[in-house]
Amino acid sequence: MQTRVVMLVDMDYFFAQCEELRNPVIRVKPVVVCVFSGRSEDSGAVSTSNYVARSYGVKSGMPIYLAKKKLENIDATFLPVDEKYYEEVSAKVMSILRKYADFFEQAGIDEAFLDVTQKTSGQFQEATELASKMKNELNTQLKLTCSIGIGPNKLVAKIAADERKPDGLTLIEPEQVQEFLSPMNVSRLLGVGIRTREKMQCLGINTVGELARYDTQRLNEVFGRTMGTYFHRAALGVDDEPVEERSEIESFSRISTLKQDSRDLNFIMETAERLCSEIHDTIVNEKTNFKTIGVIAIFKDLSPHTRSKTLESPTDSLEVLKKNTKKLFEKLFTETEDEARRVGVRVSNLSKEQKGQKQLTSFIQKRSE
Ligand code: TTP
Ligand code: MG
Repeated sequence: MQTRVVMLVDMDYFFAQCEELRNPVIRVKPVVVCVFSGRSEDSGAVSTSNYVARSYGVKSGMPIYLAKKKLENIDATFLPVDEKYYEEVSAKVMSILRKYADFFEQAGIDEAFLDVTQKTSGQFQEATELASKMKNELNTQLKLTCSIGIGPNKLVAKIAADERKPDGLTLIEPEQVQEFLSPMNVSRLLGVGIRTREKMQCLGINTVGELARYDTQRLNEVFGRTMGTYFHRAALGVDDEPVEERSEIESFSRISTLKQDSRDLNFIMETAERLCSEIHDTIVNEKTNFKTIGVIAIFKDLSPHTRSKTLESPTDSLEVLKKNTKKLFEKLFTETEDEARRVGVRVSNLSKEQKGQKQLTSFIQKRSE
């Protein structure tokens, strides 16, 4: 297999940088973006802060009162999160980044993986040039900075991006991976939280290098085969996960055969509504929203016919799903002549982070363990 060239682009202090963008005078001061819980004036947690605030010890996940204490007698700006605005900035960022990739995967509101193997003919030095160009464009077009990690896979690229911030660019070529990862604490690996780290400590494993050398059989016994294998490979810097567009591959769909062949909308909607409800159960379970709705009708001659619609904004509403499914089938049967034998419904363009404060708070809790 050809060596891949993978980048991770992570925007610097993203929410706070967005705030600086629309009000540049605050740039020189500590800027703290907060999720206010509303219970009392200062209850809630810090979402993120600019690097000026960080130099005073402010951190993501910290209680707001503590951040205020760290910034006592200092002219600092505390602002509530405005996720809708950050989403808008994020969309502009992503459309610039996307142009530089052979394969593109948005990994969060402010980060994305880019597979640039073809664009760089597999040359890591060319990837550094490409990354500089990208940084430049983000700077001139949007006045935003980011940190970029380049490596042979997503795992290494991600850790490399964390290495130098803000406005960093870190290249780790395949032959440097071992040396780069070995001295790091195991907590730098994705999936190693506080508890796993403690368990590893008990086994005498502190660094990634120690984890890489540890007996794999024993790792499997302690963490289970799946995690054990993952930890071993991760410690060696091995990761085969492809960079892939998520919204396109992720979808939920149901299809069903009609009791009799038909092109009668009401009759078809009886089945389609059931399919919508089943899909809706799944999306509620997955705590996800969808933006695109698609329908399919397979005709008597087995030819498939599809129609789809993308909404203005993501939703998890069953009513919206049913209404649009009906409109799409109506369109489909107006534009065709035959009877359908099977019908299906699909939702795609899924997103998990569109619901504002509630999810943001749980995100913080998760992130700060
Ligand atoms: P991060 O990229 O982790 O953090 P950041 O962009 O603020 O800072 P860095 O320069 O270190 O990359 O997260 C992206 C956004 O997600 C961040 O701007 C705000 C939000 N977030 C939270 O709401 N809570 C958290 O605990 C973290 C870490 C981030
Ligand atoms: Mg960031």
